[in-house]
Amino acid sequence: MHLVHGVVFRDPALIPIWEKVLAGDRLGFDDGLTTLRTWDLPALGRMADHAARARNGSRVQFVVNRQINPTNLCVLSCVFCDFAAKPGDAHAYEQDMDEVLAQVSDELSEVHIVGGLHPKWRFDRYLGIVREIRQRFPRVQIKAWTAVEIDWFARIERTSIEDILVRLKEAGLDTLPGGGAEVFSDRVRKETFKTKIGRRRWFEVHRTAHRLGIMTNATLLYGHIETYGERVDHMLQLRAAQDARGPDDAGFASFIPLALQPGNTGLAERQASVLEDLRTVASARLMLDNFPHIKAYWVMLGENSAAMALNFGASDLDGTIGEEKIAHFAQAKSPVGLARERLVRMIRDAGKTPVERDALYNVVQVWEAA
Ligand code: V47
Repeated sequence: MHLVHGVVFRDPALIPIWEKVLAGDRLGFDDGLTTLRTWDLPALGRMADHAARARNGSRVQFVVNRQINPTNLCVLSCVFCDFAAKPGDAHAYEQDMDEVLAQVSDELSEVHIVGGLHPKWRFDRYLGIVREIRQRFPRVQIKAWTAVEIDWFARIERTSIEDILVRLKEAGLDTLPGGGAEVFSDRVRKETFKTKIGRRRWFEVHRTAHRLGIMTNATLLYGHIETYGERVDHMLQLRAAQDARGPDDAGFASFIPLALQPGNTGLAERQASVLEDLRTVASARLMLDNFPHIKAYWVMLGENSAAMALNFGASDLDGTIGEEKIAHFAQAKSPVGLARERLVRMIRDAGKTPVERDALYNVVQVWEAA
């Protein structure tokens, strides 16, 4: 056991990393591997929490939001996706405009819209969803369509990514979600998402968005066939892209490690363990020194892992998502209020200060810490 600047280490391999963190030196590929391999979770957590506090103090954010998925029909066949459907499938669905609008309310700060690459829908239909929501709910911010969809729109419209993003922005789009990145590895892509855009196009979409002043997020899908080296490499590519943005560009606001939900994908027997989740979140906080936030997406991590992740470097929980639907069924008087309270409690339980934010990371309300 070694006590080094306030942290007790059982795994001595972490000590040089702690020294780099304290000196403000960047971590490299091998450091990333060490953080993903270590069994010394308490020391790793202390290091990642130190990095999170250096950026965000004791604050952990969340947003009052709702996810809208207008269709699950999709021309792609990604091995890890249990959501997508083909025409004729029993679980295939598409929502019309009224059904989409019925899911929005003025109580929300953000709507998060993603869906499938519908074989028949034209770009105008997707654009119309953004425009209608903006017109009817001017105060609700819109986070919509991943890089995969933006690329698809450009192809079906035979135009550039820039043109698509400009038109979406004019219609009311505020920010882009980080999905579709999966793992920036040609090997993993070949085996699990062969027909989907690869890293070059994904980065092109995000770079173009940043140049147009549109902030975006980035994800990593882990817990399947990817190696630790591929996870670290994924983070290093994101760090380099964030470094390379121009002085007037928007950038990446948060990084979201997504734990694969094995379902019927056949890609993993069970979901990644809580240790794996915490190592991935902590590693991301330490490696991605130029990302404002690491998000613990509780919907996929589960509430227990997400709650623990708040002391392993995460400073954002994403949002209330569909929690208020559950509260509605329970006939709560204020379903949004209840969903909000639950996240506030989770953050306080972790000894952090709850901060409600909007989609553009402006502060809506700060609560007292526990
Ligand atoms: O790109 C697909 C992933 C992503 C599975 O930007 C799966 O704020 C787990 O991007 N198990 C979509 N994950 C979700 C997403 C997201 C979520 C929350 C916040 C934000 C944000 C973005 O979900 C896809 C894919 O990587 N995914 N199938 C699965 N079986």
